[in-house]
Amino acid sequence: MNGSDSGTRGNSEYGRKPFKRSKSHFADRITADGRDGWPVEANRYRLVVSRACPWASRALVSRRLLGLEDALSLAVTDPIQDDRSWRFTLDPDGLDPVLGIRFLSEAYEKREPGYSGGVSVPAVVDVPSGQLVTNDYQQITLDLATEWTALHRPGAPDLYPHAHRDEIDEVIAGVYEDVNNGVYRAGFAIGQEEYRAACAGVFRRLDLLTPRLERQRYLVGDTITEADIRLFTTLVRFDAVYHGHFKCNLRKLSEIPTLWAYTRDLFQTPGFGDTVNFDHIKRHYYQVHVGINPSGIVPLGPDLSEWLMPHHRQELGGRPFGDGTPPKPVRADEEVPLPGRP
Ligand SMILES: N[C@@H](CCC(=O)N[C@@H](CS)C(=O)NCC(=O)O)C(=O)O
Repeated sequence: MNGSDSGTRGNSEYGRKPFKRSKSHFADRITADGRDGWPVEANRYRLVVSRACPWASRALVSRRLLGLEDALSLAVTDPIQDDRSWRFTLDPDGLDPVLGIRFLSEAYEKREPGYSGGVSVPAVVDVPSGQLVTNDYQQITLDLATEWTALHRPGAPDLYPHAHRDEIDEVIAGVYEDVNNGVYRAGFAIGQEEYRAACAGVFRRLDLLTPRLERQRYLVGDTITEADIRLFTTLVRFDAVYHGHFKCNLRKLSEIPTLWAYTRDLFQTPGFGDTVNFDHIKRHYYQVHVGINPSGIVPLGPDLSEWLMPHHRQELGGRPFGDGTPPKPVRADEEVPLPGRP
């Protein structure tokens, strides 16, 4: 059992066994009451992400929407892993300036000496001890929304409102199975039928969600919730990588008017698009997965300027942040540079 994504190591491993996502290996939770030994505390933990990774990008969006940037610092890895996995080669001297490590695996090793399993993002690391606390990508955002409330900014939205939890859970379960993970099952399928079922499942689920999004601006209720964050991080990658590289090509996102407008709306909402780096996304998928893209060539398109086109979704009503307010602009040191953005 390990925390690796058998789909993203990218070489001869692909093509041998059907794609199966491993469960997260380190599932301690950082909570208000500190019951796992990790209490919520400002400036204690560091969130390690790759901006290429859809699972890590959920946490990037939540952290922005909730205004946790000053309480939970951010480390961004090189989008290209080597055989030691995620690296801090974007930082001066290749060292994360806060943790003082070159590879995320060093935090896993600190947590569990001799650890030989997979190393995945998102990861939350305890800065004083240098130990990995959690790589549980399904729980991290829920805890940011519900356990880190004492550190939320004034005006932070409620991303997991009690009144809508059952509906959010139902929506995200289907989105996870068919869309978030479905694109990976299609992309790493080793047989025609496995691919066909996964690819068809992606579009079946998108078709199911479309009428809902024709009626209302957001997936659940009339505000942005966890459900929108989870659908967004897959849809924003769709035309750039899933349509071509993962062969989910019955349609492009930009050919599905409702979903395309929905995703552009979120992209243009502070906290969503300003976390996205298309350069990291494309280089990661096309260069790391040499099993399915042996040349490692990264395509030129799609044209990013379309992300900024009007979406008219405000005509459906809805209150993006509920009774709250939008997050403040991105910190200068976290801005996504060109050519990663429109
Ligand atoms: N922790 C989860 C989800 C997170 C995940 O898959 N992250 C990918 C990047 S998108 C990763 O870090 N994979 C390990 C690797 O590529 O070495 C898992 O292991 O399946």
